[in-house]
Amino acid sequence: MWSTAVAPAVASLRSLPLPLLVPLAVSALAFVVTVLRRLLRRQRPVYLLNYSCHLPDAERQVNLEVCEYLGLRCRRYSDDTADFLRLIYRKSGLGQETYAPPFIFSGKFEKTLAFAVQEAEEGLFAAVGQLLAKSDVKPAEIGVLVVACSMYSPAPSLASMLVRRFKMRADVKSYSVAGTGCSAGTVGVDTAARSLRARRAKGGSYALVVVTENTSLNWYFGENKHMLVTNCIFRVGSAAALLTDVPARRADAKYELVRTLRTHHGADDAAYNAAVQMEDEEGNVGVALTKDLVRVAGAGLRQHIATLGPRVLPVTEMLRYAWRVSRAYAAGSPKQAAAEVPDFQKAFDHMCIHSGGKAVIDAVARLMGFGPDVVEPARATLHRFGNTSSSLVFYELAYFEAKRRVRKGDRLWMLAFGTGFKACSNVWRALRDAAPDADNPWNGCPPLPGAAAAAVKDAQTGAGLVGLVNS
Ligand SMILES: *[C@@H]1O[C@H](CO)[C@@H](O)[C@H](O)[C@H]1NC(C)=O
Ligand SMILES: *[C@@H]1O[C@H](CO)[C@@H](O)[C@H](O)[C@H]1NC(C)=O
Ligand SMILES: CC(=O)N[C@H]1CO[C@H](CO)[C@@H](O)[C@@H]1O
Repeated sequence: MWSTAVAPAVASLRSLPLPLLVPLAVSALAFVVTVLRRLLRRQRPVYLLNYSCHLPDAERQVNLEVCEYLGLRCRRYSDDTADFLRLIYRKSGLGQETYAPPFIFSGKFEKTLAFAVQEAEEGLFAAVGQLLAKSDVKPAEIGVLVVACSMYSPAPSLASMLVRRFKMRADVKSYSVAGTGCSAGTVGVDTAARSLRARRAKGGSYALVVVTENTSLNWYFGENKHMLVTNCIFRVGSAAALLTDVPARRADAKYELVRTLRTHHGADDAAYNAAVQMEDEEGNVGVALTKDLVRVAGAGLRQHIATLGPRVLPVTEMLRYAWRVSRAYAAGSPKQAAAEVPDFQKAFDHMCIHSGGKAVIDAVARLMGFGPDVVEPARATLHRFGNTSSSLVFYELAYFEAKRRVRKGDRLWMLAFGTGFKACSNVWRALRDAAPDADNPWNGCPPLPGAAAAAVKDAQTGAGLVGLVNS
């Protein structure tokens, strides 16, 4: 009986061409898996209670002229190198208001640990102090502490500095995330949420995520062009976020963490070597960005969204995607079929794309088919704050809030890339309409004097940052 009903259906399916059948079967399977997963796994919700981004003192602000003056005062760069630095700066997408690290102003061009500690303390303590005060959480209530800082890992750790300063509990679980490049912030959120869920503390607990970077010791004094780029775009910034699984705090929270995803592409040599810390011929340490960075970011992103897509996209968009792919196959262009990507704007209302460099933003926009308006926040953040590394995504989140774009129920995607090469996503759902907070770092910013517009124009002329290094 059953077989008589099914046989014609199977027969008609068989008659479909294979290129049509495969995407169809894949999306059907993805749909079933998604439904099953949702049914089987009711995790304890984790909320983002509040966060804060450190806004350095106005006197730390630098424009091109100040940068030039301060940077060349050390007399370590040749005229050639100085010209190159100027060129990169002009093309970098950075504006005239970014914040430089304290040691640049000191006149002593030594990379000392004392300066690094000063920088770390200033940023960290300020951000954390502010956050705890406004969220009404005492340091003693914090059960999990995650400090994400890619390049600077002193002993005792930054986490220990925080535990000491804020007198946290003896049984606090602390994690230090290092070496992950700009993805450290999103990885930190993932780590904190997992730790909270694993602990299952009675009545819930709090996790503090602190994201910063050590720019002082990152400064590169050599002449290798691959390694000079980071000097021009590295800037000071740090952020702190408070996550909780206390059910009662849902009423106070800003966002709920819907899902996280980390993918690691380090098994591929090109991906591993795209951005590495190394010494040049003279022994100066710096981070070298290779011409492969943009291509690697693209390939990594492709794999990343292949995993993320079925978990976040509505079924209709998956089907539409399957249709587009099969149509391209049918038209005899497998290349076109491979270049198709689902429309992630169907899954998310807002996107905080890691804006470590203009070339990376351009690559993401091209690959995902995002228009200028979707990547505008990424460009604006790069323009205003520079590459502050892992904390950038929080400055971008603040941008959406400052512009009151977030509405209750909106879905928001944070996407960051890191050395390794890895990609990490955090997906949030807004629990309330955004209102500009008193300490939003974008407060008082003039309404971007055509910054985004200029950046878009530059992007169209194709003046990519990494492209320049190799020309
Ligand atoms: C931004 O800064 C980080 C270091 O924190 C570096 O690893 C990354 O390569 C930079 N991004 C770009 C595109 O230069
Ligand atoms: C987050 O902090 C700001 C202060 O910066 C405060 O005005 C706001 O009410 C807080 N939001 C929530 C949801 O607690
Ligand atoms: C002491 C220490 O490890 N400091 C690090 C701060 O960041 C720079 C950038 O990589 C490192 O070179 C330093 O080693």
